[in-house]
Amino acid sequence: NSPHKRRIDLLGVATASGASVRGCGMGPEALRVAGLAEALIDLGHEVADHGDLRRPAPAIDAGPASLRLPDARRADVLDLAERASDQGLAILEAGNFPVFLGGDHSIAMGTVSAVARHCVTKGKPVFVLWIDAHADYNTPETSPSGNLHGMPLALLCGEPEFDDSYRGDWLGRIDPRNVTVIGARSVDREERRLLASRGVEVLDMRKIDELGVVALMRTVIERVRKAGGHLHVSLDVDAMDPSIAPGGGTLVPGGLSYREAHLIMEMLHDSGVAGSLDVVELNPFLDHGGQSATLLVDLVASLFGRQIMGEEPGPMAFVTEDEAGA
Ligand code: HAR
Ligand code: MN
Ligand code: MN
Ligand code: MN
Repeated sequence: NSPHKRRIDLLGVATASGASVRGCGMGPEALRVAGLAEALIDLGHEVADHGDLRRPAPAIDAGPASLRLPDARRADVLDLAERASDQGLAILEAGNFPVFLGGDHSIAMGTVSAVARHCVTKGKPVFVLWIDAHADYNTPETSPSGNLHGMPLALLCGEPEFDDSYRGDWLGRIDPRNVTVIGARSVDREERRLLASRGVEVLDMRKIDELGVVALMRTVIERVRKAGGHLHVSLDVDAMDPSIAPGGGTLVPGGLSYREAHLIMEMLHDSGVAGSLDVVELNPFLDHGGQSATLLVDLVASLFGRQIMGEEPGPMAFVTEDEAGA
């Protein structure tokens, strides 16, 4: 077994309870149909698929819209996040690389908390790279929509406005100064203030236009490397421009190009600092013939060593924890 081969564990979290647009609960299956496991195996990795977490009996949302939303959906989100956290932790403890398939972005409450619980026992700092059109740093007070997929980073960073009904392993697990949001172009006014005051790094589309992905990603990667940290990558389909990724419920124009998105993943691969990944918000109901699902599979393949030229996977990639002496 050469050092760059990894055992990759897929775990679907089939839910749209954190969103108001339905359909991203079908995301995990669309990623499978688009050939995710096969692409990773083709790169020489070993893959296990744990299937999907989902709510046992879907509720039927009848009645006035005002009565449908908050409580049942929040209960779903918290229940799935707790299960994702426990299963994700088990995958990490076994030394494997978890790839979480969403589901809306609220699943990251669970996935990032799994990473934090794992790393705290190793004394490893956790860094988060949030690749997204949105910053997902709203609180119940600042959120314009009330949707939990707009709030997971704020929960993970321990914003005090979340009351006891949001309690769980995720609250305050992450240092906001270890979070980088890249690709942002839709940030709410109050959310913007929170991000700035907590020291979250926001590499918005303007910065990408001006400085380019390479310069920005180098500093992100260097910071993780210097700290000997674990980087969790959370990839929201709406980070990419809607012209190449139409399969999302909250699209925003002016997103990452095909090459910019791939370059981020290629640089992450070469750095070897990424230790876990979310692929979220894919809505197969809105996708055009699998275009977005296929793009996401290609991006994940780039993170795991697919290259245009040269050997696959690259020589620096994915040293196992034992070999790194961690
Ligand atoms: N900022 C808006 C809100 O809080 C929209 C964010 C949700 N969209 C996502 N998350 N897809 O990235 O409601
Ligand atoms: Mn638990
Ligand atoms: Mn998001
Ligand atoms: Mn988004």
